[in-house]
Amino acid sequence: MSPIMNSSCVETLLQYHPSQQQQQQPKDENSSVLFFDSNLLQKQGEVPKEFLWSLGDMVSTTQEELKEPLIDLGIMKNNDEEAIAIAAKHVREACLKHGFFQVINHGVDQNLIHDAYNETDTIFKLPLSKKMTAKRKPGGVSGYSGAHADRYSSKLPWKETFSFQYNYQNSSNTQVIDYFKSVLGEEHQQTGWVYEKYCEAMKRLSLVITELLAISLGVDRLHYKSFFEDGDSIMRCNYYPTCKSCSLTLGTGSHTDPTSLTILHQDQVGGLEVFIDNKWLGVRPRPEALVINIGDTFMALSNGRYKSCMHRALVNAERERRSLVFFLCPRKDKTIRPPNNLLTKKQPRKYPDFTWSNLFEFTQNHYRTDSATLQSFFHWHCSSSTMPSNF
Ligand SMILES: O=C(O)CCC(=O)C(=O)O
Repeated sequence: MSPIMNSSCVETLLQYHPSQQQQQQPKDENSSVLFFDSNLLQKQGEVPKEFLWSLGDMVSTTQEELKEPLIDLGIMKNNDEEAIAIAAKHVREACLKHGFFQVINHGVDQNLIHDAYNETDTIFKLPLSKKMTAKRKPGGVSGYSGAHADRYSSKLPWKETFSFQYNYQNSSNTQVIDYFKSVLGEEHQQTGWVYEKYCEAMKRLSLVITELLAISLGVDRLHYKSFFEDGDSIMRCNYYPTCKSCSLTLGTGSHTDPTSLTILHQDQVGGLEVFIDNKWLGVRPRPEALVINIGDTFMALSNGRYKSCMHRALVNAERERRSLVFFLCPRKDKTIRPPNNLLTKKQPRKYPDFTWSNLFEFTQNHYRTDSATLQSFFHWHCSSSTMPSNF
């Protein structure tokens, strides 16, 4: 995050076209672009107005923690039927209520997680001019973004992100390595290699979790696994600099994930919160665990049974924070439709057919994700007339 300029004055940290004051609408891609420098910004006592959130957004945490189940995934490897049935029951209860649980014994090497954080540090410590060579393109998902200031003018998140796409083909994939080399240069081959391995591990794990979700929903165990096998997933590294007035801003604003399933590792600082029963509850950082949550697309695939729950990330005055997030997504052109045995007289079809490509396009170009993304998407999609008349 940084202006391409050298001043310590808050006013000069931000440059934008004064006519842009939209709250939720993405910026027009021809409008002037705002850059900011986290190094300079985190030294300021004052939070620039572009980073201020409303009182409603800032409703404070209750200091209570979410009591999400901690699922031992070793049972899936051992195929322990009895233990799987118990785990599926816990997953079902959590997903019917809020869609969050954590997994341990997930099979992802702790050294790989450690290396992925090291590479995150490497990326975000690069000079701004270098990070800008990998700047996310309008409408795209891959690349560097400072506070999403290229997309929005207000309620900016106090963070930098680096995202890229991942679609597993085989174990000799080099797509992530190639991506890093192409945007940051040959010297970033190692970073690409670590994330290639990390994404491979995430994809493998996500398919195991889809089996558990299928069992918990009472559908064919392999139903979702085969649906997601050839998917186009997204990986995002989040870096939240310290903020002296952290009660005035957010690292990630409240939203539900439009994607299908999220696998998140957070460092030990804490700050991830989930909105349940009108309260913000903290998700305890557990170094050995991964946080799983249901996204909007999986909510649709479960015919609305499993919840895609609103969450956000706070920033910290003393400690910078990092998180690694893998978003499982289907192949772009696949139709999102729940399995037949989730459609009953009592629970008829809740959402019309759509493709991940349609929803993705909506969130990239037309809508800033919040708690109403899916409903707004159907509205928009119906009015833009391409929605199939299957509902
Ligand atoms: O960093 C976190 O804990 C949450 C990140 C998140 O929700 C996101 O990147 O969509």
